[in-house]
Amino acid sequence: MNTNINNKMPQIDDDYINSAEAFQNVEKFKQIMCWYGCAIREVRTKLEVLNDDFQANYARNPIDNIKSRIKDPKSIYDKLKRRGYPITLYSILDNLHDVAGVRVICPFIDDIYTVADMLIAQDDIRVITKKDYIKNPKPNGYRSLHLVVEVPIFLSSGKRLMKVEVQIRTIAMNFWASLEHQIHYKKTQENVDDVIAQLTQCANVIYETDTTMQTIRKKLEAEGKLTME
Ligand code: 0O2
Repeated sequence: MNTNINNKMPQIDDDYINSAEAFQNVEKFKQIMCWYGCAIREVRTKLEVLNDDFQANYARNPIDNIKSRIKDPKSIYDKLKRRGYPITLYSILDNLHDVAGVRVICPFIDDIYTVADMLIAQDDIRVITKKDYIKNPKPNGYRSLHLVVEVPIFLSSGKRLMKVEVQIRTIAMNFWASLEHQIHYKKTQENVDDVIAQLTQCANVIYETDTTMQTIRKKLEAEGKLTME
């Protein structure tokens, strides 16, 4: 008989159980998650409208696709705890800016800035933070434009401003970020620098390719030879 079976079970720590008390009002927790879902819908609709309008005006789409997600309760709890914030519903709204996340994938690098500028120009959008990891890539080569915006949602009881994190990157940058996210390597002193160096090299090659693709598009556009599908 395997007496070690309990060792294989994940540990649920006391703090997590206590947090059930802080999040005890399940109905309120669900309501707040619903607000985040509404905020995501507002932002997605704005982006979809911009994409359609851009297509009507310039015969091409600056957005290839849009993904969105709401952070799950365990990740919310872990992040509050890691950062030393109170484990309360108010604390989620006050301290976390990525509970609602929207990822926008663009064909070309300049589309990223076009989309960001069109979104933040809207008078019901307030930019809280803007981090340009394209102009200033992370040491591992990660590139993306990150915005945290505040958007109003209109509920039966009134209006509420909600924070949404918007990550905007090219198809190629997304390819790198998705695979890098999946690569979980055992970090030892010997391999860590080598793995990071290889990943950074891949990110740089991808960025060069992105830049070349954009140059090709712009040249064809300037010559009036561009037909985008
Ligand atoms: P998930 O599941 O994607 O949400 P914070 O946003 O508060 O956590 P910080 O430093 O302000 O902290 O965040 P930052 O660096 O602006 O953005 C964090 C998010 O960007 C991450 O979310 C990832 O989605 C993405 N990201 C940042 N750096 C990397 C990276 O090196 N590789 C990849 N693949 N993605 C990255 P989460 O919370 O990690 O996860």
